[in-house]
Amino acid sequence: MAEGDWWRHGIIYQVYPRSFQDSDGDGVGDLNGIAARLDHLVQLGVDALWLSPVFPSPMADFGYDVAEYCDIDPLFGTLADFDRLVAAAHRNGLRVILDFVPNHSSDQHPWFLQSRSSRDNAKRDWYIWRDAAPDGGPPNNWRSHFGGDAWTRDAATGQYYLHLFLPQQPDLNWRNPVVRAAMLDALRFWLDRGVDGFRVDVLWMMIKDEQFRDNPPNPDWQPGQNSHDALLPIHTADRPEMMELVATLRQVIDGYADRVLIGEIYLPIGRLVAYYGAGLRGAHLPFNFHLIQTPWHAPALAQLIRDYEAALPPGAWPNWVLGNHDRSRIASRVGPAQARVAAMLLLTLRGTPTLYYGDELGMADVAIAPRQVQDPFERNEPGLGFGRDPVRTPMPWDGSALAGFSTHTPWLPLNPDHATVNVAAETTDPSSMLTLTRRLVALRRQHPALNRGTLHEVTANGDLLAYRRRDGETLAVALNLSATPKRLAIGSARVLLSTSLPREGEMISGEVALGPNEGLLLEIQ
Ligand code: TEU
Repeated sequence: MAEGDWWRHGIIYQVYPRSFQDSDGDGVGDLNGIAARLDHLVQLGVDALWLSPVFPSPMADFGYDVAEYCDIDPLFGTLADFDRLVAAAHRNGLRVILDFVPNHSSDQHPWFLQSRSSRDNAKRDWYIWRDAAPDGGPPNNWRSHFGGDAWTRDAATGQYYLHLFLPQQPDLNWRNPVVRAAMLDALRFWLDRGVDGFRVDVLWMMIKDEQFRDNPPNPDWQPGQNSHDALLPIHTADRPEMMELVATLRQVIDGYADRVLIGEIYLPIGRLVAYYGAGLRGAHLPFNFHLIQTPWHAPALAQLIRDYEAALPPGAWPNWVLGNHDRSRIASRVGPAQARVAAMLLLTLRGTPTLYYGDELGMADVAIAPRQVQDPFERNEPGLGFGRDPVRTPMPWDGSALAGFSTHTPWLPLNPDHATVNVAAETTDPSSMLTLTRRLVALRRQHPALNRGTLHEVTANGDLLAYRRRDGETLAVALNLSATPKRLAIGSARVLLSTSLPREGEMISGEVALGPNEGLLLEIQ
């Protein structure tokens, strides 16, 4: 593919390293395990793997608390293992995208240990320290995403430090040019090792209000919702200075050929697309999570697709995400039948799709017993359904007792249905989710109308979502989001794929019938 093509016209696959493949028998996935499973990604047909963090970390937030930005945690392997993985991926035509966690480090990072050692330490201003409020409490009302205040008082120096997440995740001060220089060097360290790009964690939160003003109440917040959301984060997210900072990150990326900058950004569409930057000098792909957040109804999805397409700056390349390591899996959100329809939606829309590991199998969330809970979010705000362990369970490779994932009890329980929901079983089953996903990926790769074509006629008629893709040929997608049969006027067409029945090659004239929970990809004659 020409420069810039792989991240536009290819497919990204998120690997959660802890849960993909264990190679050293400790019950936790690792780099050599991922290397041993690259054939799965090649056979699936994806173009890039994004690794959640594998850097040295105390694992307070399972790697999103980085204690060294330029190394590999021994739990996952060594830098040499990493280099071998990148080389093997490249040999197999796969790009490697790393998670980059710049908003905060671990409280065990040497930088923070120095910063907290004294008020006049040279690295004090590498983090965000403030005096107590007049009442002796936290400097302002900012809340942590994981519950409680976003400030922790450090007794040794009598000041509070900021952490938008755990106290073990102190926020770095990105207004400090020395911090920026050190973190940009960390990007270059990995780019020099052949990394093909980054998914930047909480990109939109990296700059905070310079005056540390209180966030205002959220009038829509209800008890039972995340306590962080009781306030509107107008002073702790999406600050105006972010545009310059994203452009700075992009400049580093552009110093290397054919690399990509992806931003984790949970914002309304109008603000999300701002992160493409002026003159498209921002993130290549501001992650679009709106398929996760929008009700699974045809009219709502049609409106979302139209709104997002209309909001894109000229030349900006769209992207779509159905799931990730923080959100309930699609098969649990919409059910197994509709998950097949969702796979056709994700893989036929215009723009780069990101697949979350296991969704190609139809994996569902796993109920985690209280004694098995690992996620600090669940521990901090228990029983409210915020816990992310259910969506991070081990990849089931076969139907054996430990699913071929490990020879040791895995760090999280396997899916109870892994005897049937596993790569080996689904590979030989023509009606499996894996077979469907492979066929959809193959068709996307085969048809320019899908991997680079235009999008037209996005419509919702009751539970029926439909749209067309064009690049020379015209393909139509019809998705029945209900369990009742539907009919759609389509003219003269040939079925390329059904999500539920062997209808390939069926000729249609006039109206096409869709069964319950059926999606169709058709070639317009
Ligand atoms: O998540 C940031 C983010 O979007 C949170 O507000 C998210 O909603 C939260 O994790 C609850 O689901 C990123 C990572 O994806 C997440 O795994 C990390 O825990 C978090 O940042 C802190 O680094």
